[in-house]
Amino acid sequence: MPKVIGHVDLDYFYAQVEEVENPSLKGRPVVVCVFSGRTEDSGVVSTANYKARGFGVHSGMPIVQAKKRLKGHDPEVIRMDHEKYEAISNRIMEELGQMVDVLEPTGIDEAFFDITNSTGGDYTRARRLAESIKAAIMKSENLTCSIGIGRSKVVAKLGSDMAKPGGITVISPGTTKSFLEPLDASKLYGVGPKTTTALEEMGIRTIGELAKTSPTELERRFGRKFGGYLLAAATGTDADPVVAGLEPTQFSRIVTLGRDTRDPKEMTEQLSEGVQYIQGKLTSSGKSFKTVTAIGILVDLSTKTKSKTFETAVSDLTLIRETVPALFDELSRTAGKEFRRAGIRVSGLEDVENQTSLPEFLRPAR
Ligand code: DCP
Ligand code: CA
Ligand code: CA
Repeated sequence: MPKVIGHVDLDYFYAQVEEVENPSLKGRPVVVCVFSGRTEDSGVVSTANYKARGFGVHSGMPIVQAKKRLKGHDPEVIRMDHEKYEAISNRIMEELGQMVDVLEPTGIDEAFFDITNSTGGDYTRARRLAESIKAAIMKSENLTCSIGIGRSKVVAKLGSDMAKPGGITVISPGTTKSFLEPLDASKLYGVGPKTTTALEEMGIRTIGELAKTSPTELERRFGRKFGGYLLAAATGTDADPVVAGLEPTQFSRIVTLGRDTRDPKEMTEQLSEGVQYIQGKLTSSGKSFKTVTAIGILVDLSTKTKSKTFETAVSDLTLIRETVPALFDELSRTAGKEFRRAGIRVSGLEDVENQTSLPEFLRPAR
């Protein structure tokens, strides 16, 4: 039975969430930003809707530059709210997990899935299942996504990229070769700018050209593992399985304080071990974080939080230690009551080495 693997990726995720929440934004350029706080407009674009992308705005661009490009086009510039997007992501992953045989989330807005068993290897049934997945996400969260279906992860991912925005691409085993051949090799999962340049130096531009290259030549240039992967990817024969398991989206630690207090210093001190616990979790999972949150549970048992989001993901213990006291300081000033428990959470987790988690064998051999 041929394998049936899918990749689902939400369209312009953060910006689309904002549009759903505020329908009057539809049709206007929407930019979701991380403000660093140094000056009013310092920071970068987290993502933009397709209208804004039409003016050349994209993820990672300085806010100042994005505003320039959108001047006179009635743009909406929104502060990113990571916790909101994460909660929606968690609900969607939960729902998807019930519709497929195996679900492997690989980021806040994307996942691989295996539907070989439930479709019996039938690609017509696979398309229908992809359509019901799209419909389910639309029904529950009002969000559009793109889906690719193919015989391997690499093919499925290419399919979802190509389907963007809002489409489904089904690449049956019989059409895989003709689908892959004309595409640029740079489109392959795991092939970044460095690999692209190296391939160009070898005279390889398309996936078809890559597929015809001798294994020894590729291994000599890229090592046995990555060279082997490139060839498998180019022929749609990469065999990495879809592995179940929810990626952790946050790590947190909450402690009951020695006594009820409003003193930020006392709270920070008693969370010292908590910080170490979180650091251990980050190290063992190979994750960095974008947001750190101070949590206070007051004597009336209400919960108050204060967060700071960094422009780029960090994994540094000293950064947590530096940020947390200020957050508790602010919390205690605004809470108006004493604290019974205090906690820290890091969220917006990303792989330290790559933005999306690549299979182990993709990483260069050491
Ligand atoms: N993101 C970010 N910083 C980046 C890239 C992405 O904060 N440099 C965030 C915002 C995105 C989300 O991650 O909404 C998902 O990233 P994608 O790369 O999937 O991009 P989008 O979903 O925004 O757009 P697309 O429709 O191209 O998938
Ligand atoms: Ca996306
Ligand atoms: Ca994505």
